[in-house]
Amino acid sequence: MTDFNEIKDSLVSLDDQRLLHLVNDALGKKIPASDILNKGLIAGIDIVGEKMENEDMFIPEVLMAAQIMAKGVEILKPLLGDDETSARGRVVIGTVKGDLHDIGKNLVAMMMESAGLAVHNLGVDIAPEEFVAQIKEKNANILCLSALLTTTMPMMKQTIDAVVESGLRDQVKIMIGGAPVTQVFADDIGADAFASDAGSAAKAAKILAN
Ligand code: B12
Repeated sequence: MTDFNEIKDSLVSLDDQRLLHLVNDALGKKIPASDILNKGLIAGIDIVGEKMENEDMFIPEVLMAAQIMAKGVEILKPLLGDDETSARGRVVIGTVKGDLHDIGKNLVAMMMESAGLAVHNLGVDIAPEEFVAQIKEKNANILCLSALLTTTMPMMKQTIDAVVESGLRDQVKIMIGGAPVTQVFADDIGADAFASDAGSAAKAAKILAN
């Protein structure tokens, strides 16, 4: 078995000790942190998602997998991203109201931080008016919205509408993402950008900030 298969397997079998050992071991073998993240942890949580869909895994187990994945990400964190600095971007990021998924959003926040942007991560289940208040308070020039559920995607549009109504739309570029989100949807709801993964989200944010 390759290291990646073992990492995936340890996540799916909820074996946190083994997962942490394998992540450290892979780093020791000079496997790039981004490969461990993408081919190990993210590939593993995708399998968890399939099992969830097929009812082979249930919410408490999926939650455990998410928590174990977060521990793995914590080890990789200092080794991901680039270290170019530009403090021009002030980002407010959160998962929209009704949605509790935060692993992907936290990865995006982390990659943006390591790209030198100032990131205010509001957390999950954030109402449109809270996003608006935080854009004002943090004087943000980039707003990032995450949604993982098809049922919460319309909340992205409601959040953008609230930003428009507040008069702040000209101040912020709005970027959206999350597994069910597409470029077509981003265009439809009037977002400025979409990215399908954390690395390209950070690159796009740096361009938007300039
Ligand atoms: C872990 C998980 C949970 C955990 C979340 C824990 C946590 N702290 O996040 C828990 C157990 C809480 C959960 C609950 C539910 N979940 Co859930 N969950 C997942 C699972 C397995 C993994 C999600 C994940 O973290 N992926 C890994 C990350 C790295 O990927 P990502 O989020 O897509 O993020 C990347 C990109 O999308 C992008 N990105 C993300 N955000 C942003 C933002 C911006 C601005 C940009 C540019 C890019 C970007 O960059 C990220 C990094 O590369 C998915 C299945 C899947 N494979 O997606 C189901 C899934 C999303 N869940 C699902 C469902 C149905 C639910 C529940 C409704 C189940 C229930 N009956 O209660 C609840 C809803 C709770 C709620 N109100 O939110 C469905 C959604 C189906 C749908 N079509 O809407 C999925 C697809 C599972 C399935 N196949 O059925 N879930």
